[in-house]
Order: sequence, then C-alpha cells, then structure tokens
Amino acid sequence: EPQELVDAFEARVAADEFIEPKDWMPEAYRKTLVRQISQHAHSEIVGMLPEGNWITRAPSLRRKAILLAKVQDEAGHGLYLYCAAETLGTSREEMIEALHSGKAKYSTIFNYPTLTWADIAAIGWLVDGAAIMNQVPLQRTSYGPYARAMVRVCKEESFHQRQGYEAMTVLAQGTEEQKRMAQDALNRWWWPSLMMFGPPDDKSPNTERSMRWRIKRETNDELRQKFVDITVPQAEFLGLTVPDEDLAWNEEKGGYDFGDIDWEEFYAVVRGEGPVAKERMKARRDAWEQNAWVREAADAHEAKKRAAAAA
Ligand code: FAQ
Repeated sequence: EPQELVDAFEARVAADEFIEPKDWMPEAYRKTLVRQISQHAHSEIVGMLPEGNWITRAPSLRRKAILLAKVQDEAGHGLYLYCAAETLGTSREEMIEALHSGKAKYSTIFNYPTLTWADIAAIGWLVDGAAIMNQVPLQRTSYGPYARAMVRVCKEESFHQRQGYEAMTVLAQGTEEQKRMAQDALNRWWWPSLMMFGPPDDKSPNTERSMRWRIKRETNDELRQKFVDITVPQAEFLGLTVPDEDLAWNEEKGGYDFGDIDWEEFYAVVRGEGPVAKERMKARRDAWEQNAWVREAADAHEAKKRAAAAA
C-alpha cells in the first residue's frame, strides 16, 4: 500500500476525523471493521433468540408489550449493522452464510439458556448494561457509518437496560420465591456478562491496533472495570449478592477489585461449545429456511414491478 496514502489515513484518524465508505483505507482496517461490525450484527440477531423464547410467557400484557418491542429493536440493530458492514464491500448474503455455517463469531453471552422470567430481567439489566458500556464509546469509532449506527442503537439499549433493571427491582422486592429467582438469575448471568468485553488486554490480539485506528476507543479491561463499578452498587440497591467472593472496593484505584474470570469457559463458548450454542444456530437456520418463501415472494414482486415499468 502506498506509504503516502497510509500516512494520510493515519493522520486523519489521529485527528479524530471520520473515515467514510469511499475514502481510501488500508485493507487491514477494512477487514477489521468487517469482522467487528458483522460479529456485532450477528450478536444482535442471535440475541433475539433467548428473549424471543419468553414472549409467549411474559407475566403480564405490559411485560409482553415491552419485550416484543425490545426484541424488534434488536432486529433493527442487526439490520443497521449489516448495512454499515455492506458499505465496506461485503454482501449481506456472505455475512449470513458465514453465520449459518458456523464460521462467523457472535457474542458468547447468547449461548446461555434463559431458564426463568428473572433471566429476562437480568439480561436487560446486565447484558444490555454491558452492551451500552461497550457501545457508547463506539459512537466515536473512526468509521462514520458504524459510529452513526451506534447513536441510535445506544438510545434504544439504554431503554432496554432501564426496563431490565425495573423488572429486576420488582422481583427483588417481591415474594421470597421472586427474590430467589432474581438472585439465581444474577448468579448465572454475572460472569458471562463480564466475558462479553472479550479477553484481557494482554491476551487480546486486536486491541492494540484497533485502539490506534480508533475503531475501539477503550480497551476490553477498561470497559469491564467500568461495568463492574457501575453495576455492583445497583446489585446492592436491589439487596442481591454479586456471586464473587473476591469482590472488594479498592480505595486507591477508586474501583472494585474482582475475582478471576474463567477464561477456559470463555474460549470454549467462543469455539461454539456454549450450553445452548447448537440450539441457537438451529433456530437461526430453521428461521432462514422456513421463511425462504418471503424472500422469494419479495423477489417475484420486484421482478413483476420491473417488468411492468419496462412495458
Ligand atoms: N464473544 O482481540 P479481541 C448486544 C473474539 S451486542 C465472542 O479482544 P476485539 C445487544 C473476538 O471477536 C453484543 N467472541 O477482539 C443485545 C476475536 O475474534 P476474531 C455484541 C469474542 O474485536 C443485548 C477474539 O475473540 N457487541 O449484546 C468475544 O478487538 C441484549 C479476540 O478478541 C459487540 O459486538 C465475545 N464476548 O474485541 C442484543 C460490540 N470477545 O474475530 C440482544 C462490538 C472477544 O479475531 C439482547 N464489538 N471475542 O477471530 C467489540 O467491541 C469488540 O469486537 C469486542 C472484542 C470487545 C467484543
């Protein structure tokens, strides 16, 4: 790649300018973006499944209406992100094929089962909470279409997080059985939520370069620490116990120290060995195949319209 183009690109990024689809960019920058944005899109789409399972079982009409809206929002986020990735020269078909063939990654978090209604509350509180922590800085990511997509996504995620925390509050202040469910959900979702931020910085192959190119604005460990610091007091307010015996306020660093994450589990889930990974992929492929007629009908309609316009 011509050095003067690389230098000019690096200078623009360093000056906090947005890079736009038709601008020159190093091939490795393009590839990293396609990787991250498509994984992010897949996460939004697969992320609909654990919650979608509970739409018919939501405990009230109000909860059902909220959950329906939330799941639809996630579909919107996924489509937004696929569009952003398409501006980099990859096609929607390629990305979906990569997901369905098991080649593409998506967030580890969606490979855990949603066993009770409290899991839906915990997902809103913790999973959307972690997602926002990661996505707010991405509103300033160096690639324009990705940054702009994040603005809207963050507004919606923030509603998701609040509704989750509100649902959790009701359970935590409810009957003994409801409190037990809330605590059990926190026990199961806490560690997987911390894993959402990715491997520790010294084991993260992409962080250094992505930080230099300002694709990532904060590192995995920085964001994980912020998430712990914000979330622990919320758990205390709920009267719930974070399942970590090593959790302790560290006055000197002005943040919490926390226990070791089980990275063996993380890498196993990344490899596709998560507790419900097979079910998730099967649900995606079934939806794709069973709804092929919708894509065919849309194509047929388009062809008829084009033929009519040409006549
Ligand atoms: N799961 O070098 P790094 C949501 C992979 S949205 C699976 O640190 P990077 C909304 C990583 O891809 C949640 N794989 O990588 C919602 C890389 O693999 P590769 C998704 C993971 O990219 C809520 C390798 O490990 N959010 O939840 C994970 O610099 C509720 C090495 O890692 C985003 O995608 C993981 N947790 O940093 C929906 C945000 N962590 O490709 C429904 C955008 C790492 O080299 C309900 N993405 N890996 O083979 C990012 O910010 C970054 O991509 C990170 C990873 C931070 C996820």
